[in-house]
Amino acid sequence: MGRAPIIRNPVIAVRFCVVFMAVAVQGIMGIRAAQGIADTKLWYDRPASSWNEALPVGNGRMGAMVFGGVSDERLQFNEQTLWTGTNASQKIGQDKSTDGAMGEYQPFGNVILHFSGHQQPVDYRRELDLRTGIATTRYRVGEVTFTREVFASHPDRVVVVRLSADKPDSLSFSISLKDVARSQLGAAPSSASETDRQLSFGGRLSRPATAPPGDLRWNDMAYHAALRVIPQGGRLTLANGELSVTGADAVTLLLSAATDYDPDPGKKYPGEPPAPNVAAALDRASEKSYDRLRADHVADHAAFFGRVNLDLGGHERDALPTDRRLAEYKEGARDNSLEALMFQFGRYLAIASVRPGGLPANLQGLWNEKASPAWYSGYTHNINVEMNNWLTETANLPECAEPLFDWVENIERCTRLNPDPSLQTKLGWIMYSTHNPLGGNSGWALHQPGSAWLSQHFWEHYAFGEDREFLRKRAYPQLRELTRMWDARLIEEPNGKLITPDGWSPEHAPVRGKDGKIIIKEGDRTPQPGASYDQQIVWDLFTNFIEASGVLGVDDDLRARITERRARLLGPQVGGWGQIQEWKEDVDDPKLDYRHISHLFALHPGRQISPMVTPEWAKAAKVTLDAHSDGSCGWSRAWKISFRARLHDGESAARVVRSTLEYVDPSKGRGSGTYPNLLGAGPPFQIDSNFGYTAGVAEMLLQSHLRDARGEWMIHLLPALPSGWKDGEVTGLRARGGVTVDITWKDGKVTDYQLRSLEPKQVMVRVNGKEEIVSVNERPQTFSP
Ligand code: FUC
Repeated sequence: MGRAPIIRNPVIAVRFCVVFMAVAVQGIMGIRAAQGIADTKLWYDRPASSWNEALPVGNGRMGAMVFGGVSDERLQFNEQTLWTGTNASQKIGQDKSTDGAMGEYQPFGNVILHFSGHQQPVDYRRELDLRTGIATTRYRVGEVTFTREVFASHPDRVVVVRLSADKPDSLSFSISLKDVARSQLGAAPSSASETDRQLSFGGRLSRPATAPPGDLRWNDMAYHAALRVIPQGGRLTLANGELSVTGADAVTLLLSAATDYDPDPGKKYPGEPPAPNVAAALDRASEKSYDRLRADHVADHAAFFGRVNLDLGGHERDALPTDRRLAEYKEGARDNSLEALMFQFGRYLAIASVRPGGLPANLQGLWNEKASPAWYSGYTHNINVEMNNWLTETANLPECAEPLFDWVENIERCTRLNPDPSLQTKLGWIMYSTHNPLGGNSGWALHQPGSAWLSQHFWEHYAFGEDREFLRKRAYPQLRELTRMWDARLIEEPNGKLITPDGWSPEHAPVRGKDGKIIIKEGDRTPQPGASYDQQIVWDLFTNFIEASGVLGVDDDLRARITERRARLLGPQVGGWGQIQEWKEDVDDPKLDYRHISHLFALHPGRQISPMVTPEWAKAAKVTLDAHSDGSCGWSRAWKISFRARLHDGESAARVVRSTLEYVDPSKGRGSGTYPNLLGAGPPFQIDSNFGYTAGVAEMLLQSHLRDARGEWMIHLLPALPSGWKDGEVTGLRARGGVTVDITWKDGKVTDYQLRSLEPKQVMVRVNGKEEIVSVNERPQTFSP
């Protein structure tokens, strides 16, 4: 069976000394209790004055941004399926009948609470605890301390707000529920209704009389939201569309929102009507006490969050407000604990925004307040969708990968049904660069290798979890079909090399200027045969196909053919200034600090370039990276963490960690890095840099993408540990081959590590510069190197 790449370097050749070490079974589920006190709270000493200071909660379908206001509290909420647009291809500027087909992700509404007499709070604090998924606002007015807890419950499918006070009868405030679903689009608002304990609104994204008939943003999607008020003590009154609470001890608010979205492209999304679903969710949740709702939410959230603990030491600044920490960090302060907090924040956002049965994270995950968000807040897959999903396997959230697979299969079906001539293929399927979740696309830039890149995620899900049914039923059909497509597309050069015919390197290309000189032009789409990005993705696809068909023991003839074809693919080329060439010809500009470095796909997330297997290419990849700054937009910074980690360059990776966390104060203009609420600043907010950051840090601590001489996945502990992370501990990271890993280190050296695997096996571990083979099984075992 053809497996690649195999470590052939004698320096790291396997020493078949099986290390039998003491078996120590410790902790619940085999993961040790954390030794350090990892900081898992974001906190602030004043309310959010902008959206980029508000705190996100989410249950995988609904998201809310909590502002923590005192006189006026605002919860801006979303539901992930509220989209304008259709399942058609948008032809920008050509065919007016498809204007708006791509549509945009829409904000749903706002919950506004008004508290009279709370103008002068003291001891104000608002926080988000990543461990519980609860946002808390607390302050005192006179003798009374007021507390508000907000969370989005996945088990109960509602957003819950609990208001309480430490003195009886103290809670008096008004509540309103504002529709923005239509009004922010410039149409008449939906119809609102009230009862003595509930506010609601609902309607359809139906075309207003003022909009032109060809405006396909209006898709008739039905939506509904309702807020139920459950006071403890006091009085509840309704006037002018607002509910007012007077003199209560505590109040629980339950918010639910839904649409009739159905992902089936054949049905054009008239799924179940939303209002009964909203009512059912509120009825079920109302039957539970607040304590029960809270406990069920915390248990659900913690079951995901608690799988991984990261302690990098350096807790001196934990007691400072998060925005101040960021500001001081930008000035050069060391804050390992903030770097670890940001790692966990990425995991938190994944748990809050992506759950099985829902949609994958869009460009803003789940959180959006604008009717016209940047790039539609869509699904752009020449880096962004993929980056959003890198963390799911390594950072131990494999369930959060499932929506991506549903989405890819859905887009595939939609693409096959789409009459757009550009999308017709005999084998496989291709896509445009940006999609909505209805099957439509922006009509901009056909992205030929996009489906192949996405198929890598199917393979990785198997590589980490070893679920053979998933491999057979879902991963393999993608890998096989796309392999056949690319096999048929390849062109043979006179020297026998195989190249892709009409490639691209997102999102620019070399063109000849009037003076005859080559310039690299952003946005240019001139077909580029043999573009490195395409070549590398095809190599990766072929490798995954070869391995998958070998595991399943099928398609021997095709595997043999593809193994031969892979060997003839034009591989990474080292150009005149020592760089990895981006195009077939050596035309790279060493001064071009472009955000996409697509021609290093082979380094990450691919596995064709590695210092251990292909040191010459790794050297050239370093030259390419060194020609780029650590800066650029948010996701570009985050990707560079993984690139540097794959080069085993901990110091450079740490520099880019710092760059990704560069503080962007929203009151002082635009910039790239991290907003006060730790959301990534593209700018504007894009969630890819959050997820990419977490994936990058995981890559610094653990790698497992290479095969050892036996053809098994090799586990590399602390492959890119910077000197600043001298002592630390991580528990619960996942490695390929179904292995979970804990590592403790001191003075930059692993002192012990713990492994457990789904099935008994012998694993090669690279640790402290040596290799050892250890026996592992489902019971956690501790090893001292
Ligand atoms: C790609 C990037 C942009 C942005 C957009 C959503 O087109 O080049 O920087 O992230 O996706």
